[in-house]
Amino acid sequence: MTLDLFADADLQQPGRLDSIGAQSCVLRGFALPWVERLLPALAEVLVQAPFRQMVTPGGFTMSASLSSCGALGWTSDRDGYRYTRLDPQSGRPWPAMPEVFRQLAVEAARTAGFEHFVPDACLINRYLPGAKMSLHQDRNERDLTAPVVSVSLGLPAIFLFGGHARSDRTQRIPLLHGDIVVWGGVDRLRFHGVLPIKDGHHPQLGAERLNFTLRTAG
Ligand code: MD3
Ligand code: FE
Repeated sequence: MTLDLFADADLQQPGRLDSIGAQSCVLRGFALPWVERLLPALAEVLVQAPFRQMVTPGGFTMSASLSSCGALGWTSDRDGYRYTRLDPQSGRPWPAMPEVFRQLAVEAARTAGFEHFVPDACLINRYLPGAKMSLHQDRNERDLTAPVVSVSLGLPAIFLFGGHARSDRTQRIPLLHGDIVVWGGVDRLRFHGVLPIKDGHHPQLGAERLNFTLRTAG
């Protein structure tokens, strides 16, 4: 029993690198020293491109709200999923990617073994309690050899990490405020999702979870 408790506490230790696949890992607490600079940059992005709920090609409204920054932003509607240069809601280019987002992602990618990461898109997901993300693959990016870097802030989540077929069994990986996950190479097309977020309160973010995913899309 004592050993199990230790294992749990250990899992959340900042600075720890947990391998979750052949070419994927969680960098525990990697973003913590950056949060103070990430949040104001995020607020500026959201003034220009507020969170909105999108509809899937199948006609379902996603429970997470989304925004984007960078040269390309991600959109879903009845016609499908795609990256666009303009925010369809404003008709203007997506807000520029804040330098602090780019720097953090490049440092995380390098720490995970991916040199020369050049993100051109950052998708920002907001989950209120109860919101989830169903199992899916991310395959709209042109260069699938580039990794994806994801930064989790606020309420904890349980990330589902599956295989290359939708029906493959999934591992459940807890993601906490400040954790970064890097996926690449052979793991890049694995199915993944997020279980419904539990109600709670985070001291800095309140009752929400934010996830930024930085990608090379174009
Ligand atoms: C694994 N977001 O935005 S982060 C997504 O927590 C997405 O908001 C989830 O899935 C979230 O597409 C999970 C992770 C993520 C993003 C891209 C991946 C995991 C990935 C691409 C390939 C493999
Ligand atoms: Fe995804």
